[in-house]
Amino acid sequence: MKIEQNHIQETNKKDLQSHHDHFDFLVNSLSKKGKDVKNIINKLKDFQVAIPSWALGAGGTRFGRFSFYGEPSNLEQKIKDIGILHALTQTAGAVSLHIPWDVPEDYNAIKDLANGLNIKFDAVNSNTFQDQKGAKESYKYGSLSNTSEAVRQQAIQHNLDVIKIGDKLGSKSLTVWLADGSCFPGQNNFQTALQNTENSLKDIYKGLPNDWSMLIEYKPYEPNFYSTVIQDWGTSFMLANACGDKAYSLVDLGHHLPNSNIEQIVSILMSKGKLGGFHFNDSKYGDDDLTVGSIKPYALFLIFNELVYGMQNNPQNPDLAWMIDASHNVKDPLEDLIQSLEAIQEAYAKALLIDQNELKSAQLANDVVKCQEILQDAFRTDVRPLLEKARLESGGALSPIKAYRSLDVRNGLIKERGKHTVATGL
Ligand code: RM4
Ligand code: MN
Ligand code: MN
Repeated sequence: MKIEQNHIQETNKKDLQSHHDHFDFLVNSLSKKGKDVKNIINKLKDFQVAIPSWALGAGGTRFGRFSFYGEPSNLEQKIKDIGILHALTQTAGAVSLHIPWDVPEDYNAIKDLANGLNIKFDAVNSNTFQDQKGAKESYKYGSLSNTSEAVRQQAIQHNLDVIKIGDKLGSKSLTVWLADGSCFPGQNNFQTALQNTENSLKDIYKGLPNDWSMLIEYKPYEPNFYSTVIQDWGTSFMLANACGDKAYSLVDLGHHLPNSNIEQIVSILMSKGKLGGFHFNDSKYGDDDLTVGSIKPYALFLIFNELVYGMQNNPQNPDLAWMIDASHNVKDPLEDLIQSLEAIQEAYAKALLIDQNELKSAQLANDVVKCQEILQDAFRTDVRPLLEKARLESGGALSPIKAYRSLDVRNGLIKERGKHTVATGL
């Protein structure tokens, strides 16, 4: 199933007039405030978020998994699904592969397919949190941190293999997320575990091509219950520094304890030129749970404010690898990803509305109330017409969800692939 331009134009027709009305009204009021609307729209058009190859099937919990039917059962179908997302939203122009869940069989064919759909290969993700079929060593007690040299070597080699796979596809970064940690007090020596991890990461780093970067995730909990080796941004930052210039920290929204000030973490990492990647999701309890923006849209906006500030003021920080990292068991995964993309663009657009100079003056004057007013004025602005305009100018759908439903995409996929297909992933 491929969505053609004329399908999208057709579905746009109905809502075009109301879009124009809302857009004109908004531009009028923003222009009066001195905002450069065109610039914001261009920034929105440029902002592309990678879709992880594991998010296209329904997610599960340890109690069960409910299929959404018509799920992609191979990498080719997954890329086609991303093609649908990208055609509708014009924001999903990249895929992030998880290895070994999605190792390409025919590299040229996969590259051609992605190319034809305008999809790039973003960061490749290694997986040393599960044992793979036929593997000699087990990751039950950790991978890069393991007390056994043989296990560590196997995990290092896996990461080097992942780099090779990514290199053939045009990826430029490796994301490392470790499940390593311990379940009970006394199980691990914290210092040895961290030192082993640092040494292993350095070995992987040695195999990194010159124009690549290594992105190190942190997470305070799960799947281990007592301790995690790379538990927080400080540990990730320390490891990135120990590895070298091409190693960075990666912030995943779901990888924080309640009430963590994520926007401050983002800001500090960017000021040190060490924020390399960003994973979007939202959560009430845990990780990867919910659609980004569905629970804490204001927090997302505050984070984007720091991201925008950093992108404008921290030339020492590289371009970020953006990825959605969420999976659910009750929503159509494609609809969920569309909602995620919309929430991301919305928070970004609102952050772009903030007048950083005005904010700075208010900060210098210690005008706390004004500072809050500036932020909240941007947050309260309904920027959806700007998102619509950006999509329209790029050939996307005015309302991607509406278009997805009116084109009956899921049923089309079920017809093509059958009902009981299962995607690789968690
Ligand atoms: C982890 C982490 C990684 C993701 C895996 C599936 O919690 O966020 O980025 O690849 O989940
Ligand atoms: Mn992640
Ligand atoms: Mn995660």
